[in-house]
Amino acid sequence: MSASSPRLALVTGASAGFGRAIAAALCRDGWTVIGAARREDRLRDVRQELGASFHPLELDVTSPASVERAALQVEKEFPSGLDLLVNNAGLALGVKPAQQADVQDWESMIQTNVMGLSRMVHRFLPDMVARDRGHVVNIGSVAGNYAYPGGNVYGATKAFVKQLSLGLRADLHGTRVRVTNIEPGLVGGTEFSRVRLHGDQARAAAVYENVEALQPEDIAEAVVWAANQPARVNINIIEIMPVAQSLVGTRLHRTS
Ligand code: NDP
Ligand code: 8X3
Repeated sequence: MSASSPRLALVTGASAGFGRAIAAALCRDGWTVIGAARREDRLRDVRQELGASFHPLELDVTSPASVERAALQVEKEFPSGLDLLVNNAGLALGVKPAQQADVQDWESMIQTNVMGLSRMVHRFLPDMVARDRGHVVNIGSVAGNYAYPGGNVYGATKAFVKQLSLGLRADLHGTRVRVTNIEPGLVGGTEFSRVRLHGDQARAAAVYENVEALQPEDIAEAVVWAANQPARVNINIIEIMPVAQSLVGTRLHRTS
């Protein structure tokens, strides 16, 4: 690849929310972007918006066969290899306390946020190491750092993402492959809460009522910034919250 070739990124979850904004920001910055997700019609819309530097790719990160199929397609169409893998596909399901939660929701979150992300790393990292070039950006969450009621397994999956990111840094010691974990707080303008609340649009809208939440573009900017650092720089972690969100610490339950 010549020095002037556009850099190549694969962004998972590019059909909506952060992924779509990340793909747009990277395309604007001159990258070629492979945007992956399950909903191909949505990816086609993104292609319409972003043009020829955006390449839709059908992918279900929970399916080993789908990941393998997608990886073979990427290798065939883009033999120069990935410069950037953004593991953004993910979801929260449910806000009930653990003692009332639906175990199927837990299973889906673990399959997507833990196994799906790990599977993508497992499939694409060896090639990055072989080329001694690349950057894995994982989308974690403040929910992996701070517990809140109803966060239970979702927060645990994001704590996994953080620890995996740090573990990858340890394993990649001595290579030029970089790893970053981006940990957003409350971000509006995505499908996240509607998915979490199983399609209840009114409750989802209430999450952002009278709060100036972050926007997907804020997260996209963090990804582009981390990816554009000089090769000697590894941004380990970026935690980013809206000004309107802050930390409260522990609480006490008093007997009456
Ligand atoms: P959205 O629901 O808007 O987007 C999620 C994206 O993930 C969609 O493009 C969806 O596409 C894709 N996706 C979901 N499951 C799969 C799968 N099995 N295989 C491939 N793609 C999948 O959510 P956000 O943009 O808000 O969230 C993106 C990431 O950011 C998630 O990891 C989330 O946990 C995290 N996050 C979100 C925050 C927020 O407040 N919004 C804050 C902190 C972190 P499709 O359905 O077409 O497959
Ligand atoms: C999403 C942020 O605070 O809703 O990861 O869990 S939060």
